[in-house]
Amino acid sequence: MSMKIVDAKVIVTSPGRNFVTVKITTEDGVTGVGDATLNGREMAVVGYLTEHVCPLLIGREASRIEDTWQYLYKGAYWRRGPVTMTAIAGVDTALWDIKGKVAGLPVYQLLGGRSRDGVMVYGHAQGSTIEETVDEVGRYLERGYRAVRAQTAIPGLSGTYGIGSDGERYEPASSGLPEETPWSTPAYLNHVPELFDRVRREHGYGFHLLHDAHHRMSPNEAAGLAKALEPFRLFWLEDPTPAEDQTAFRRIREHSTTPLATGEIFNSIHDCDRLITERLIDYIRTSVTHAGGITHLRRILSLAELHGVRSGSHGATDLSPVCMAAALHVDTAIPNFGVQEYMPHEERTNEVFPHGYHFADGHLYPSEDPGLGVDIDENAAESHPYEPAYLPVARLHDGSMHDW
Ligand code: GCO
Ligand code: MG
Repeated sequence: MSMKIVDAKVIVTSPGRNFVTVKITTEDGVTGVGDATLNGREMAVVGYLTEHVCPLLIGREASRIEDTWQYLYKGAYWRRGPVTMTAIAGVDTALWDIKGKVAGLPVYQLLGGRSRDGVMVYGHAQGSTIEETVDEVGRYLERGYRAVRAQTAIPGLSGTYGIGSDGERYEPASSGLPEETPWSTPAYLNHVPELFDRVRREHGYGFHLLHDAHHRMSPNEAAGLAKALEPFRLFWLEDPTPAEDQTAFRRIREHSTTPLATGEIFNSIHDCDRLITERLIDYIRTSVTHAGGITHLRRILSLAELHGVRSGSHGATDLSPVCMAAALHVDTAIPNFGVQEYMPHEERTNEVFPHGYHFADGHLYPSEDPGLGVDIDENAAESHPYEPAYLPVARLHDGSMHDW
């Protein structure tokens, strides 16, 4: 059966924040969508796609997903990197969507079928004080969440990672030059253990508790924190150290049994092979969008399965509902699923990306429609033009740059 690609285009829209979407159409008029959003560097991916990738897709066989992945990866000669791998992911995800629609099956069926009924998600509790965060955790539990990430503002540090301003939802990207935020690891380490003590005292141990340190500590500092948090039995401590330094995790591992998670900034299996094969982490957090699409993410998760590492797919709001739809099909099918991050999108984002996945009892459920079960409303997308935005940067008290 022939199913040639006749159109491949890139749609940029900003319903509250920027999203980049690849849309592929076959000669039979079947369409597929893929997320290619790289927060704060969106237009680099748009250029890579429109100038270098879309022209290669016209006339190719849409059913050949693996071959197209290899063609774009090996064919570039220049390998890996967030821009390349996000662009490939957009195409790959759209081709899986098309394959599902042609087969008349939701994508999780193409990946081997159901391994679980629902996908456990974790929500984001945040507060400008420990009290506020503790209360917010309670509100998530009332709404049925089984897993909650807790973040609190650090006294003296304006713009702490993970905390929205004025009780607003947390959205790090902003217009203008990158926001400059102060950072002090000693201030953080003095404050944060109390949060987990208070959360467990108030709400007990009957739910999963998570925390994101966002790449800020040295291996030794991280080992100390992981040890201090052991009594509170975290589900995971995320990104304790800058993620690209794989051997740093050995130091943390030597000193603590607190489970470790990392991977949202990774784009290739070669970023995390040592972390996985040496069992230095418990959860690998790579996403469909940033790690080369469903095709490449599957390889990472298969390697992880062999070594007892589970998944914890990145699901911040800077990944579009197209990414979330795809992630849920992967989460539903793989044997080594751990948890899925879930920050609900704004209503205007959902209007641009109508989708069939839904939340109930602390779980997300993928759409049963053929393909991914998500689409882009191009008219709605057009009414939200691109708005340049940057992620913040972090500086220490002496003005030097730190990891944000
Ligand atoms: C998370 C992440 C995000 C990132 C964001 C950057 O765990 O959800 O750390 O909050 O900072 O995705 O674009
Ligand atoms: Mg994170």
